[in-house]
Amino acid sequence: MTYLGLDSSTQSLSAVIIRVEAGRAEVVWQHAIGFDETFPEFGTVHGVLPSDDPRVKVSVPAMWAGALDRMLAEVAHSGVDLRGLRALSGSAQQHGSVYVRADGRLARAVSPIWMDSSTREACADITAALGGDAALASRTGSRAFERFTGPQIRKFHQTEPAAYAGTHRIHMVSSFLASQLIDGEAPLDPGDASGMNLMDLATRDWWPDAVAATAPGLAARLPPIVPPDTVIGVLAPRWQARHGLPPARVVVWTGDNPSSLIGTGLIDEGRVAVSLGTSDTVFGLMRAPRVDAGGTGHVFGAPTGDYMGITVFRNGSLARERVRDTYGLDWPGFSAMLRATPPGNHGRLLFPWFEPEITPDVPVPGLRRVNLDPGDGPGHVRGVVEAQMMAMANHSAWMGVDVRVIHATGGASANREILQVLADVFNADVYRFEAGNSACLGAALRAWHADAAASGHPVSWPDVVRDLATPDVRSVVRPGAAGTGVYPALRRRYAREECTVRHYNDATL
Ligand code: ADP
Ligand code: XUL
Repeated sequence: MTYLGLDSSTQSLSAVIIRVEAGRAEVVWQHAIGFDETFPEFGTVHGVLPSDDPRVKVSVPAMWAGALDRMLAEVAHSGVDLRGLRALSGSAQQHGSVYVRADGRLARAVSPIWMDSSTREACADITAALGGDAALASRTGSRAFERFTGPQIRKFHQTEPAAYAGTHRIHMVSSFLASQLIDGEAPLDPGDASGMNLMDLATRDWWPDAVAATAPGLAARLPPIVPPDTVIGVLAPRWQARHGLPPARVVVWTGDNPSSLIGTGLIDEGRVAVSLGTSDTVFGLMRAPRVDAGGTGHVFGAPTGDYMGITVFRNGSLARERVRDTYGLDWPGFSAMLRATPPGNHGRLLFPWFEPEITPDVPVPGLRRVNLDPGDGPGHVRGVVEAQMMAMANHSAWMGVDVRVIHATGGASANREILQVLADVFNADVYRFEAGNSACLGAALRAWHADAAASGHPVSWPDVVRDLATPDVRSVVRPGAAGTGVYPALRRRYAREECTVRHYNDATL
């Protein structure tokens, strides 16, 4: 039996096929399609359309759908025997919204994505209507965040009322792409729906007060929310005919972070994963929702039916790339500078907010430097990585996990020197995974789990994650002396300085 997992992230669409025989799973094929290079006609840079306003970040649903079509052709030509393809599922970048008219065309050719921070007024309106940050967070898992779909919908309704009136269905990226596969209207799962400021965490259904506070007539425009293992249809006849694929079950899609929870094997409490992708995220499973009183983190639904805590950083890989490129380096050169500079960076601190930051809330982008000369390349290389790791450690403390082990994933987890700083700052063992894209792998594993349940032969989550989503013990990166030496005090200093410098409005890039 084979299962297909897909992941439509900010910069690329990835796919993985796994084969399951006698309960053992192996990866038999993987592929990725980069948006910028494969679809230059859309003009995206790192998957995003250029904009004069740094707060506005949109991308193109037609490009995502085109990549899906291209990927299914690649799957068909993968050389894998697909007659045994039982089911497929997927994940996508979270929070983005796609506005579809009754005739199936888009009411808006572009979609705001998770990097957008242009909805401050909408957030304020929704927060006021629902009784404040704490009330909204305890009900939906998060205070109002600018990238969340509800505030985005409110802005769309206010700025383009005619287009909103002509919108029949508002999809997230996950349900938009799943709809393509079944040639119908796909529902959402609780994992992605909890990234909207519209779902009631307790009922895993829409919270009517939030829906009413967001935009008129919204209830009729939202997809239903279904349990995470739901089979939502089969691969539509047009895909079967076009690519010679079987009528495999399509399992509801989810967000990339909930999917990564499965792809990194986090089916119990007590461990966290750090994803170093376009965004950097820290997340872990929670049996019962514990909301962040400080208003930084989120609680989402998990694919297991539990919950997950997560904190998200916008200036992740692209910030590391900006520093790398500014000092004329490649990744080996970047790594060499990390090795050549000491933990603590001789007291030099960098706050790497090239773009408006989500955590902490930094609306005015720009680098803030302490004791750091702009021409100091090594200081910036260590500065960016230490800053990111200290921010992740400080701002994930609310999850209440005593972090001893970290499961690392995402593109930058290939970089051992970056993982060494991660291990040192958290004073924890860091493990990597063999499969590169944990969201994509998670989608294939979720397809297996849901298909087995639907076939009347359920497989447990421990069995599903055992072979492929268990960290490779040979990959461990252990903390050095800095874990108990330099970093505990430096993390406190970083937190203090962060409170001050994030309010500066004259920062330089
Ligand atoms: P996404 O979140 O969009 O799925 P990925 O997890 O694929 O992104 O990560 C892509 C990023 O990985 C690139 O933008 C790049 O900065 C980073 N990356 C790839 N290789 C390395 C490396 N050797 N060292 C550090 N970063 C890397
Ligand atoms: C999660 C978030 C990002 C995107 C990236 O809240 O905003 O991690 O999901 O794809």
